[in-house]
Amino acid sequence: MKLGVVGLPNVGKSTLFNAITKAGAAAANYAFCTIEPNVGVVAVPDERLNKLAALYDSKKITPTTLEFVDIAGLVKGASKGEGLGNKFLSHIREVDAIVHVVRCFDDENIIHVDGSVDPVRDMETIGLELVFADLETLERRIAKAQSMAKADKKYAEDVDRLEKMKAWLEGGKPLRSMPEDGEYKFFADEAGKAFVAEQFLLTSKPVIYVANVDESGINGNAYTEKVTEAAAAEGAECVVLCAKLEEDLTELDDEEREMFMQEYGITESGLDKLVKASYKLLGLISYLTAGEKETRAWTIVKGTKAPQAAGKIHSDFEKGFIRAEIVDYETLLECGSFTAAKEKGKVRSEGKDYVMRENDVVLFRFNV
Ligand SMILES: Nc1nc2c(ncn2[C@@H]2O[C@H](COP(=O)(O)OP(=O)(O)OP(=O)(O)O)[C@@H](O)[C@H]2O)c(=O)[nH]1
Ligand SMILES: [Mg+2]
Repeated sequence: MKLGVVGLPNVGKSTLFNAITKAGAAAANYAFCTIEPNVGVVAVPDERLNKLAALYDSKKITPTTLEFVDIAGLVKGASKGEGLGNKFLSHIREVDAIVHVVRCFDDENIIHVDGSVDPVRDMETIGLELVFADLETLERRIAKAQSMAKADKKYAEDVDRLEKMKAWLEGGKPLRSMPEDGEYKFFADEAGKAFVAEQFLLTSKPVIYVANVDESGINGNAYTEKVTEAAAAEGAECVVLCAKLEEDLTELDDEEREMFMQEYGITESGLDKLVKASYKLLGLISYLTAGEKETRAWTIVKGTKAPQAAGKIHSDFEKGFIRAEIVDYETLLECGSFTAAKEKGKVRSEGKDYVMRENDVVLFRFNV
């Protein structure tokens, strides 16, 4: 899963991104694929993995990951070619969600492109730029769909839907807040939702706001209150963090980090909060596999059935799926081992229609 980082210039996007990249690089016990310089990978924090690995005496722990894409700051008029940002919008067309960073700290030495610190205004500025960018894309799509509709009537419905999406955007609002009734009724069913998603428009993606504060604002300040309120008004989450502090945190070992966080009165790093919020936003869960060789978490979308979940590990697991032996994580810990859990009748045998759950520790049986 991939998230795109947006925001005005100088709000701390790259600082946050660097923290992410460093945190990812620090989790050195899993192999990274080579990625472009503006794509960072972060491990999804998961307390279950250590406990499970201890139980199995695993040689290796592999957390699941999220990817973040850093782009240059957008300014007013970005969609019309102002600044550098519009060139980079294309880099986030295919992300699954947007992380919108807003500046919530005062610092005379760091220029604000619009002259003052006002996070809610900034949220609107960026929000509108994304709307404009989508409008431009839609206009091209409409023209194309119109010419296709001339040759084949089945495209007429596409034109109609695209026009409705355009009308909504023209009100200055993102597609993710498009209603599902009245003339927007098509958006209520699966096919309609899929149609909108397939357009890869920026404002149809779910969004998380990151209120970037300085050290003194780590537990919130007057700016973050406003951001949280504005985010809540559109049904979005807001994560308060200090990007600079997060970057420092990645350079400490576990013990030092613990002390550091205590000093600031925080129990969870901002990065961990962000990752968890992203997971929730995207409707993701992770199931677990464990053994002597490796204990590992696997990301799936909520509602995924056992064979498709198995396919995340290897396509042969999906093709040759027979059944899944599953024990709940908590139960497994209580029993002390998979064998003990089995003896107590706590290991379930699930078939191809089984919908995976968050705390499933799984052994897939397959045949190729
Ligand atoms: N005081 C303070 N400064 C910060 C904080 N976060 C970032 N900065 C500083 O703000 C400046 C801009 O940060 P960047 O992370 O480069 O901002 P950006 O959003 O990537 O900017 P562009 O790439 O130009 O769009 C840098 O000098 C950072 O050190 C913070 O929490 N507190
Ligand atoms: Mg930057």
